Amino acid sequence: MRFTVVTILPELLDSALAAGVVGRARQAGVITVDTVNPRDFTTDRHRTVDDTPYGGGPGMVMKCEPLVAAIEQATAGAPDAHRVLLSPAGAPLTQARVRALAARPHLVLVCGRYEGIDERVIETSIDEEISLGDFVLSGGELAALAVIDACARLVPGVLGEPASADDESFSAGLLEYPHYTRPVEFRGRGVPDVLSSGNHAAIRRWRRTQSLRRTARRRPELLASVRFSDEDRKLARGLPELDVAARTYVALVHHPVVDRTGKVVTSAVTNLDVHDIARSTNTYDLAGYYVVTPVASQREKADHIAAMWQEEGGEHRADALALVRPIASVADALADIAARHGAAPLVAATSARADVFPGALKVDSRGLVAELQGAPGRPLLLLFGTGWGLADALIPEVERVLAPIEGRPPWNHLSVRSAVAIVLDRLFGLRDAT
Ligand code: 9WO
Repeated sequence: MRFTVVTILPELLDSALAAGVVGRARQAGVITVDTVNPRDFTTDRHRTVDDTPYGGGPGMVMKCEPLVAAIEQATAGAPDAHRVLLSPAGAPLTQARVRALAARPHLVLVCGRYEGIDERVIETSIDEEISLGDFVLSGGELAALAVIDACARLVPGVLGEPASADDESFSAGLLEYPHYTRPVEFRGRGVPDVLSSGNHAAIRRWRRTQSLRRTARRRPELLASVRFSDEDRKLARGLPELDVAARTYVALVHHPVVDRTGKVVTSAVTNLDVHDIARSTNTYDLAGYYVVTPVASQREKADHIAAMWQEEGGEHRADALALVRPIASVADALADIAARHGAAPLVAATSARADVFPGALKVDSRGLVAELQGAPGRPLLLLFGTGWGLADALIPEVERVLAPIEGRPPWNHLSVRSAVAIVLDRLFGLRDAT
């Protein structure tokens, strides 16, 4: 594989490209790295590569002619060259992008300096813009080195023993498990016993569990793209970072709620709400669904609806409707959960309005999940209001209020069933799992 770096500071690259894995790969001839300096394509006495920006503003801009001439030199006689600009405005670099780049025979890595480069360089002479992340460097060179390093280690023959395809798929999308080597004790800290047990299946399970827990804690957005195997589901059981859904309950509150005038009322139980929210609750693997109404005949109605769907609905629908628990009040739901878990639930309200439950802490969905991950065994009760919403003054148990579900316009016409589905997806849904 061939790399050509277009830079006005080639000496910045030298030590990084001479040492370690990349240096050895260059010596072995498995990769080549050359540089082309735009300064060598200037025609004035001062070898000028920058100029003041049109429109004014601070700093200088890299001029078109020397930079484009350098890129053209780098690609001369190389029709397979792929021209990459390192820029914070580029697409974020991922291991998947690294694999795609490493499959190319020739990368031309273009490094800017000063405040930026003339946009017409990008329009005429760049195939792809890549960013290492949302931060600004003084130039693209350190980013180009990172790209070279990440690509080179995927080129056959660069690493001694390539990680097996099995290892790769095993850890795909997760953070690494913790590593240990001798001594067996360091500053009073030992090594987990299982690693010295010789039990390879147990070691594998321990490492997988550590990867899952760390990812859930540190990079939940990564975990949200990982579909669990049956073994993963087993490992996740009872782990505080991974079992929040399994200790979460939904309550659909029919009293106390307000009507459109703000008066406290009791709304009617509906077939659609009982049925659809039960299925949402089941889809995200929650522990239960309370249908809250002080009216005994309305609780019987909820029971009846759940029983009817369990008889007629097929296996999965029956599982879902088995989660339905009609109950007289929010306080009773709390007591029921506390009895089941031996701990009082954290109660989080949801509302279409931002100004309700003034005494509760406002949280977003990631914050709420993170809080429960840090509270092993503590259940979570999510309150959803019917009618015109929860009567906040009458539900003192509420400690958290979730940010409202909002589209761009200032009004909100979601049904409570839709709001439940969206909130559960934000809390527990997978994202583009492959
Ligand atoms: C800077 C910039 C800032 C905000 C939005 C877009 C931007 N593009 C550039 C840019 O292309 N800058 C050039 C390269 C010139 C100034 C220094 N450069 C640079 C590249 N700074 N930081 C990077 C970089 C590259 C890859 N990943 C992270 C940062």
